[in-house]
Amino acid sequence: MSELKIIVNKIVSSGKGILAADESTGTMTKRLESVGVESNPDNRLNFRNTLFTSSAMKTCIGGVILYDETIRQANNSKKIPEIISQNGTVPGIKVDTGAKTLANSIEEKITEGLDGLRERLKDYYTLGARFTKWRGVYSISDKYPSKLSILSNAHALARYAALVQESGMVPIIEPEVLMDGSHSAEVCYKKTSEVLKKCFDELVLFKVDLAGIILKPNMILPGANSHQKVTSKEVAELTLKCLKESVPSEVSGIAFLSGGQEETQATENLNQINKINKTNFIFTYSYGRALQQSALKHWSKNIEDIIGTQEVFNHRAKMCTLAAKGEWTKNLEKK
Ligand code: 5MM
Repeated sequence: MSELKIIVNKIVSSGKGILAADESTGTMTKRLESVGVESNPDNRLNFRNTLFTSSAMKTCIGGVILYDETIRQANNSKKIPEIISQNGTVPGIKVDTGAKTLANSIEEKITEGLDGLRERLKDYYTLGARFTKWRGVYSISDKYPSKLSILSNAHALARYAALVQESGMVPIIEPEVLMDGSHSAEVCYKKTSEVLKKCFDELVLFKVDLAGIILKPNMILPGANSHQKVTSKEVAELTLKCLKESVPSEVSGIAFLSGGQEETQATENLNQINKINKTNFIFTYSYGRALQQSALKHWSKNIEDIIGTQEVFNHRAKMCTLAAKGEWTKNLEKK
């Protein structure tokens, strides 16, 4: 088995999933300020380190995506990547430098960060990272995502992935079709399929080893402002149909983003996907908000309450891991 495949398996097998703790300082500041906590390097580290030292890290979390600030931080002289890997969890790093306005389609975004990436990857490998993340964002409307945004983001994701594999790390490919808008689930299915197909065309062109990547897609959902009601079963069926049609079978690890879904909704949908899955793909989670929201709320009331915050996080991670095995039920949500 290739080294990359070994890393993929370590991150996503046996119901393990990924904690996406790679919020850039701007996003983390919004998250902390929304619960009345000042955003400074110490507070950002304290909250994150509370999660990294919880017991769920050993049992549920296969990988943690870090932000540049965090991968360089330490707690009581212990480096953060070491704290993470001591539980058998793989440290990862977000390497894109953010989504910027796309020229000639100014309402859309192109993700940047390719300049100097080969050198930055060497640095991150030395700091302990063994996987990376790059997120392309696409919005849905009558005219979007445009062909230009689909092509340019796929091209960037493929160039990124090839460089990451060259450096001995596993690239997470995250093409996120946003939930914003009033579109139906069927439109989300159609647009997501288009986006994914183009990504894989480019990945193949750039000779990326598909067994050595993790795909991080959105689930197929109606827009947040649409009035369409869908059941978890419908979400799971459409999501599976889309991925079966658009993702080559060499890909083994698929870890969904939560994209603004409520914690239990993201858990229930993942569970349903696994219950009816008949493919060979491993479906798990790579959640940011859907793993951290309740823990952050709890922590913000008393930032000294490490044990209480960890209990909240452990519960959420346990629910997600059960969902990754198709073993979650609503009753288990009651602690
Ligand atoms: C953790 O949030 C990441 C956002 O980073 P930026 O600050 O650069 O926007 C994001 O990429 C995240 O990893 C994924 O979107 C998954 O998070 P959610 O909250 O959608 O599960």
